[in-house]
Amino acid sequence: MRIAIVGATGLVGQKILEVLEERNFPISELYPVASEKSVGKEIDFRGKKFKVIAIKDAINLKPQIAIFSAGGETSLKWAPEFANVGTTVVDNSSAWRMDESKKLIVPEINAAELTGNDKIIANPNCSTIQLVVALAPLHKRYKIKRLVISTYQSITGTGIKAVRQLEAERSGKEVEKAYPFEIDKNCIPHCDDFTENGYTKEEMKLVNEPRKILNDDSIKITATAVRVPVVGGHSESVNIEFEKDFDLKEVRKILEVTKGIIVQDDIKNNLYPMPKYSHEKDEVFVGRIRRDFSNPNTLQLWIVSDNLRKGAATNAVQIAEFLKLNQLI
Ligand code: 2RA
Repeated sequence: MRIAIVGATGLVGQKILEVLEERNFPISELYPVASEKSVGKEIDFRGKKFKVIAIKDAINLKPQIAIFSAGGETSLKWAPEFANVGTTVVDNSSAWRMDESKKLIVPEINAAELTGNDKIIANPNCSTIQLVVALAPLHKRYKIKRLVISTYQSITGTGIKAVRQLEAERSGKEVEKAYPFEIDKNCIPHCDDFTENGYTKEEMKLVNEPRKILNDDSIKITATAVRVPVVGGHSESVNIEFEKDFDLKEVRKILEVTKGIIVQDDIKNNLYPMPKYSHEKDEVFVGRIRRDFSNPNTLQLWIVSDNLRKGAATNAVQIAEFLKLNQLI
């Protein structure tokens, strides 16, 4: 398989390469792509050195698949160029997610929707992926009426500059800052830009993307997305009002048997998901499973997952694996 990784030198791009290697994805030719200033840089993959190339050169090499993690502008401009030469694009940016002609895919939930005609496939936002992996089986059984989501998002979601600022704050070094205030010992209620309605783009992704993936626009959703100084993954407190009542034991059983989920829920032994322990793992960890006694048919969950892996790289590679397995590329 000839594969291009667009954004190969970024945090997610590096994680995509790591996951491709770990999962032994069949690659005959690897084309690492990054900005002009990175062309010629070398990246390591499977014990070999590969030179970063310009995006136009990668297009001319006609890869069968291109996994993008290079921001919305690059995706909007270049994904169609790849598609025009027959490449299938899996895009991690928000550029195509809500485009009606594009599919928004979490393989465990809706990969079956994919066909060979899908040449630009959107990878959902990290905080969406872990949410819907946990909620999809419950929605199928009890039908979700309303979600109230609070997230506690890893600093890695902001990018390498913010990670370096946090490290520098802790070591007393001076670096170029991603935030004009301290990140450490702080909680920042601001992930991505603010929109006209007072919500951030990150919060609106949590409002819009689950409805598309679960194929149900009736679900009412509100969200608050907060940045916290951890690196292991995103955490989410989710209040779920269902149309139907539920049995708590059945909820737990449904989660326990769902592919990609690990239930960690034994409060007597302090067992609950924490980003410190989800780091570098691909599963979605669910705990603090309890009924919300303040409202009928309402469940409270705590959901944690590594945002760079299942939240981005692993989900994208799983889409590529599905495409290959089903001969769609
Ligand atoms: C964030 N979800 O965490 C986004 C991904 N960059 O900010």
